[in-house]
Amino acid sequence: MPVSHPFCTRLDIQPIIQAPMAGVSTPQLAAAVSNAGGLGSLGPGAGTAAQGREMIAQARALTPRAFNVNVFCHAPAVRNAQAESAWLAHLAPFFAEFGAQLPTALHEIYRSFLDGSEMLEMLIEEKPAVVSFHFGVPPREQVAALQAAGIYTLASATSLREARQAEAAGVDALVAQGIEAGGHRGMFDPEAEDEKLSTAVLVRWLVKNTALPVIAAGGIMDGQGIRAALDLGAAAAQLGTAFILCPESAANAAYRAALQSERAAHTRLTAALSGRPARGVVNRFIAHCENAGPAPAAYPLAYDAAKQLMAAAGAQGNHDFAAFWAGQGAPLARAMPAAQLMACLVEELAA
Ligand code: FMN
Repeated sequence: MPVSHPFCTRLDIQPIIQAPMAGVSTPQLAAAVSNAGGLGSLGPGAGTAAQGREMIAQARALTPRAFNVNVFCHAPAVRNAQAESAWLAHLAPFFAEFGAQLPTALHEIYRSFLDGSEMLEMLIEEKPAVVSFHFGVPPREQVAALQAAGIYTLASATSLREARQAEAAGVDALVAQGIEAGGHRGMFDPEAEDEKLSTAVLVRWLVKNTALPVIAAGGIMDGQGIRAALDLGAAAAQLGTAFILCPESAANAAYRAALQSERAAHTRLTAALSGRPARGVVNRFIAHCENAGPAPAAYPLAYDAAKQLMAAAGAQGNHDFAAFWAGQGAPLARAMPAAQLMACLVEELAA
């Protein structure tokens, strides 16, 4: 096994991070990973500060070890009534299919960490060992305030430009998220040109061009993949999709079945579900929106519509529209308890 990177020594972890996954990761999953020597992560980005505090309390009751708390730093949606109506009209046949009311207006269902100070204050009080940012970075003073409370900070970057912005904001380490990754792409500006860099290329770019530890994320499913990332200069690897089939995750039976079927081989990066590019298993929603129709409403307005449609379909036992976020490595996901998966990853890494 390679010599431990100072990043891992500082947090007293193996070079394995369980990715924060809003709606999928749980305090039980994070605690199991941390107890097994990795860094578990909580994904309260979609919730309130009070919900985040509750998740932290639940994780603390299950592990004395370090874990990460992830927040969303997206810019507020630019409202466009015409585009939002056009998007709803595009989805109207699906709502009609399930006898559901087409929403008359769309709402910003996720509040950004940058909008108000409740989440910042809660984190400074609770002092989790690590806080990570997705979709952007907070102002330098807020990063410094977290650090002054003893918190280690991470930021996702999908390009060297974003990495430099994160470095300028003073974060401690970068999560290099490649195009293979499952879930939402952490792009700071979803409208910006996207080079769609692979994890391997992005890790090398960031290792060579920034002074911060780089964590590789995207398509890493086993110890062999983690070792390859470390060989590229990464300090650690962040795995999301690999942990979805753990019994401790919140994934429902339909999600688990999709990941264990041949559908897992077909993932797509799409903005249709939420308004921001995200990778998930191809479903009817994605297929319908892929080649035709207007541009999706802005994030997270489009997600408001999609979630209402998913709920209407789900209530009738139909999962054709559900967001089964997963990376390109999905066919390699293993269904086993998180502690057992961690033991496999560590053993494969050392082999
Ligand atoms: N990253 C975040 O920073 N915050 C999230 O809330 C978040 N939710 C995710 C949900 C799912 C189901 C998945 C699969 C990924 C999510 N991600 C999120 C992205 C991960 O942090 C990470 O970049 C990705 O899982 C790495 O690729 P992999 O899935 O191929 O391992």
